[in-house]
Amino acid sequence: MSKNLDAYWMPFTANRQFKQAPRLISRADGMHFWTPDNRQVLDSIAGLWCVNAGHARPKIVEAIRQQASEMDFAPPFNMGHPKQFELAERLVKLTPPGLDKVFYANSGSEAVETALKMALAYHRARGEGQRTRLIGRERGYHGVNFGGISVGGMVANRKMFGTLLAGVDHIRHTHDPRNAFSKGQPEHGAELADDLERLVALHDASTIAAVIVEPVAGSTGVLLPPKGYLERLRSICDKHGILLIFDEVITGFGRLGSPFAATHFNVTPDLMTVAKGLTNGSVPMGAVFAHQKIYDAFMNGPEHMIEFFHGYTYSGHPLACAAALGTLDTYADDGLLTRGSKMAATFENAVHSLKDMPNVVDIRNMGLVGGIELAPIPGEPGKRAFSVFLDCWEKGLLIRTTGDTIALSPPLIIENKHIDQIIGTVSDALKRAA
Ligand code: PXG
Repeated sequence: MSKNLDAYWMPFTANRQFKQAPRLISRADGMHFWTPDNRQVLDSIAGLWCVNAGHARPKIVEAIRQQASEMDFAPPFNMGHPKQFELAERLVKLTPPGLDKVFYANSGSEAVETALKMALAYHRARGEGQRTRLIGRERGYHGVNFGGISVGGMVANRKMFGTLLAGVDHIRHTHDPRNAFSKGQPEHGAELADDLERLVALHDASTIAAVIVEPVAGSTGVLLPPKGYLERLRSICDKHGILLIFDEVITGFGRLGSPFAATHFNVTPDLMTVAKGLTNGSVPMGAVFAHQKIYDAFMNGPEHMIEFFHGYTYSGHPLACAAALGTLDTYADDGLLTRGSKMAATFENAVHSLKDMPNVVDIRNMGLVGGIELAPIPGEPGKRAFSVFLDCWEKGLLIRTTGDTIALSPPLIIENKHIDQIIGTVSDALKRAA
């Protein structure tokens, strides 16, 4: 292997720090990664919230292998291949009723851009083209493209990139210290959904196209919706004719113990974005699920005309479709889309057992997601959590940190012994980071 790490500009990485002490992984199977020198590392984050069925699952590997030899690529515009349709049909059987149409993209970021464009174009197609405003939420993460960072609410992802999209506003985030150490959905904060009414009063509903939120925010440190919050957001959107978009890139495909957060909370959005778990992380793919009424609104013009001027060269790529079909088979074989609900109580008790560890200021959890928030080192935000990350890596455990929050999102095949190892290693690292 080349020892020169210079040429690769790494994403979302402290490049200089990494290149001084590289952390390389070169093999994966089940719950584990291995380093090039064959050190085993337990994966407590499903790669990056995506390898929900665990690594190197035979049906996924075989599906990709077969597809690569059968047909490598098919043009996506004006042409189709059978697996695109087969996959779409199987996917819409898993989504809540109404979300009956699927549009393919290649990542979560692209799925978000697609959903935002669908929302704008939908209103225009219905003669409400003045609805151009997009509403996001503080501390939201919707990928890194211009639409996504505009509606997103993470300052570091926004501040370097100019004026972003015009006409975007944000409702308040749902993180409330009164809810510290809540198990599952917190009690306080349903009324934070009313912040949308504030923006309606400011801008008028007739200018607002859509609101996009993560049902559970992952990247900003595992922020859960307070009880009643999502229901309230849904009803305010309905009252004002505003589309509700759920970004389920992290929550989709079993993370919370149900196929989707929409299923879990029994709140159905008008548009829903997914990626990650769609192919178990094996081949890049994202998708937008659209309500039938949205699709129908586009099907009005002359039949020979393109209805939606949008799409990617790799929309519905054959390898991605094959991988997604293999993934759905694997989820079904192992009951993984609901396994999180069976493991949730054990996982909840395990993460909350870290409550009295040094510097732990909050613990949040749901299904197989856990967030452990640490008090920052004064003047050095993020450094304490990063030192815990490095310590765990040395001890054979991959965790993820965002700011000073440790986020755990293990593959849904996790067993009790893995939970014990994660908690033991994190707990030792927290003591050393004190
Ligand atoms: N929406 C949400 C809710 C996400 O979590 C994206 C969109 C973008 O997906 P792509 O495939 O374009 O990366 C994401 C991605 C973290 C972390 O540390 C999470 C993501 C990406 C990078 C880091 O939590 N999620």
